Amino acid sequence: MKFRRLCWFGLAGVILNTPFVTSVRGAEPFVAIKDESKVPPYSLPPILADSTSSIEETNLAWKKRRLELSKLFTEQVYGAAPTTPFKLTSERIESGSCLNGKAIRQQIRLIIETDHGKLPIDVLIFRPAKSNETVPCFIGLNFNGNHTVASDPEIVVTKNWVRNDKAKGIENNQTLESLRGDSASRWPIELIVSGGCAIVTAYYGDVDPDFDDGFKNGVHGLFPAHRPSAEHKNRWGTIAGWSWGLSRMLDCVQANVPEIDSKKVMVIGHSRLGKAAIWAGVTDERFAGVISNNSGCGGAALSKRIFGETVGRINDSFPHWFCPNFRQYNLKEDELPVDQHQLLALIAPRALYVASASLDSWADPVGEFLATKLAGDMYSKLGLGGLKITEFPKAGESSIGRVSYHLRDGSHDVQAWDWERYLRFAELLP
Ligand code: GTR
Repeated sequence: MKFRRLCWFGLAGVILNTPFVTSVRGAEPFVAIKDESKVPPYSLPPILADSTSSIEETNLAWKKRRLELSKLFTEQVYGAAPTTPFKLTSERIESGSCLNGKAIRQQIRLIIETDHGKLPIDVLIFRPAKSNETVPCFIGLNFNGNHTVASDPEIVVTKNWVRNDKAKGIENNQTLESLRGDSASRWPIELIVSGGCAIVTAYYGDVDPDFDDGFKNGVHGLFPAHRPSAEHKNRWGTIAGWSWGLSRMLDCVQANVPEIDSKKVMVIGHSRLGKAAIWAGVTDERFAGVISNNSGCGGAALSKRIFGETVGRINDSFPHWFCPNFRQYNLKEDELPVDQHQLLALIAPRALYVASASLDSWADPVGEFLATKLAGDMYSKLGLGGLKITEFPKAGESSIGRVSYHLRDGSHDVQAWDWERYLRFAELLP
């Protein structure tokens, strides 16, 4: 699809730009484009190349195309997860009533084991205390440890690596007891359980610590014969590792929490964890819905649209996130055989929600919107509802359906405003 066709979205003027000059982009220190009028022209690969005349024919063609696209994203972007066996066991840590009797909190230690070791992941669950029926559920990883999600003193404090943070007093990569509830604004548990849903989270560093160690620790350590390397450039990076962890959390829910409706589980993530949530949704079709909160580059934002963070920049800053093959597209996004509108379409027929924030230019809200709109067009072709809006919305507007999008007024974050809408999305799950 030529970029010109995207002008319907009210982004007139974008096409009248200076041509894309790779050498200039390569030679200078990276400066993100944050001005629409400076976005170089680009063209996008089609989601479905074949022309079909009926919904039945489209569904048939899509079945084949979906496999092709999934393979391309696996080989060129996120990397393949191992397929060798592993053992999964769970141990009860504790459970109790909380939020003045409104919710039940449960902690389960999930242990993933291979011949090369054991990886414990502490899974924290909050669910409505009173419900006559099984409830829908959100599953998502957290950035700072389960104890930062809520201030309950029973929540186990991780001893794993955490990012140093002077402002929070974190040194030597060890978190602090005093940070209980520190990320609570991102996890409005009372709102979620009052909305009739459960929330399941685990610390992302339990699954795979977020630094470049040559793929030795975390999930990669369980499968040493499957590490990415110069010979194996298509193997899983850390994002694919987090996604794999999200699937194990779903295994844990299915095995241990009958109060959760396993047909109504949505995978959710913010920022880098939004990238992981999308990939989990693509690779694990048990997820009934996927919510990407400000996932940006390598998530919901188009890669070929050069705005904010770029493929070259993300691979330089985070060499462990994607598979080594992805690096060949640094400064050469035009050569990428895929783009993120196709990735989002791979969620179909399941529900998809992409959320941006108006001040989050690094994550390219317009690029996230365009990808969602184009994926929504594929949903429509399949006879499902697409995105209901055609123009980039104003800050504070949302469109909620099988394919949803909103633009929160504000910066890179997850807030109650976002969650209020995710709860409405959950109500619409088929
Ligand atoms: C940034 C990164 C983004 C996004 C963000 C986050 O540094 O460039 O791609 O993932 O971190 O995860 O908060």
